[in-house]
Amino acid sequence: MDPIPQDKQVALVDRLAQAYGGSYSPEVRRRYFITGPQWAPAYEGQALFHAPTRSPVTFETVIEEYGKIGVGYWCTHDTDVIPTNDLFTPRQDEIVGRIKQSLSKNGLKCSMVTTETFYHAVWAAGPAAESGDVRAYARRRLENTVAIGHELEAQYCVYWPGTLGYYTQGAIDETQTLRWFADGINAACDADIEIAKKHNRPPLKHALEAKPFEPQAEILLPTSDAMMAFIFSGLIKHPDMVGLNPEYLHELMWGGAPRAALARALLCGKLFHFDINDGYRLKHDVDIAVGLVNPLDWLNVLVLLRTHNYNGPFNLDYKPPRTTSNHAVFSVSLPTTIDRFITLWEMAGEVISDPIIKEATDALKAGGAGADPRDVSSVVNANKELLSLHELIGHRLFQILIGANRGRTYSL
Ligand code: GCO
Ligand code: MN
Ligand code: MN
Repeated sequence: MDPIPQDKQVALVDRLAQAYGGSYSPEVRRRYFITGPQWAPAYEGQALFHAPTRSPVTFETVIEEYGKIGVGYWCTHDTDVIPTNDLFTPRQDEIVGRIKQSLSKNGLKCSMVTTETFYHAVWAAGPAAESGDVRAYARRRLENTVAIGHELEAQYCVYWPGTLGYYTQGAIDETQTLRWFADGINAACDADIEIAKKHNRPPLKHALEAKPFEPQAEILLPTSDAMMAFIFSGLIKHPDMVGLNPEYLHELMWGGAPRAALARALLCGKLFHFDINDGYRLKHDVDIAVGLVNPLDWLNVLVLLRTHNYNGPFNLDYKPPRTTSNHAVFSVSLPTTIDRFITLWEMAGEVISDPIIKEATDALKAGGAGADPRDVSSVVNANKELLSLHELIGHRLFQILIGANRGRTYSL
């Protein structure tokens, strides 16, 4: 093939994106509780070792493009849209007003707001730092985010305390830091109760998000389970208002099984919100889009969530790769991640109603006949052949993933 001139590349990408076809319409996409963060398409590709590869994008553009693609909900960090120095000033109200206009013009709702407590220099020692001034400022920021959330009619408020930890060991007292962090969450919940009353709305659902590594060297609440222990520790004043926002990749990063982490959250009634993406075990937070690394695991995650009637948001918390252009963020990255999610969600429905999986699962639960529970060999032998169904179910899941259950075959 001849080299592709620069002015023909967008057309090539768009033509190939058309050619693979099968994409869902914006109307279909809007049927799912898929939420689009401001920061995902606005991510410019920068990191510790990476200069940006894309140019800045405004919230007006993000909201408009989400509207065209068929994302029904938008969410944001406070400082994604309001510069730190404009917070608490009339500029903030003016920006919030413009956001409301953009949302209503493009038919979107705001689902969630979150406070950035990791980027600005004020968070050098985290939001629960030793300095009472830093903590007072953090409290104001959290309360302000709750107020913005009600103003924008959000339902959720997320907290990712990635700066709750340390680089230098022994410099902080972990128990004290966690108490201070709880004070911040308690202040946000108290403020929420007041503001909700004023707005005649239900309070927000406050969802904590764990990540095992980054940006601190050691993290005080590194996993969803650690956060659940924190919620039930007695330090949280309104434990009913506080739950989890697990992120698929964050559970994978520490070597855990995301599906098991979600199951534990479901058992405790704490699965409020879910950040969806993909990546690799024991690596940094690569935030790859859903299903590009672990599609089979993703299918199984969605089977679990459908089985247990999870009805919260699926938040597209991923970073379009640095190799994707500004144009392709909206023409390739977002629509394809959404469409993989929808396909996997529908496949999960097929798994749940698949007669082979159903019969195999029922047979495993029924167990073998005639065992004497006092005789170990008799228990082993009674179930021996049935246990082969585990691997048989695994194969059937693979078949559903590749469409073999619908007749897709390969032959030499
Ligand atoms: C990450 C985190 C963040 C949070 C966000 C919401 O991957 O760095 O998941 O994206 O989800 O800060 O508070
Ligand atoms: Mn996240
Ligand atoms: Mn992440």
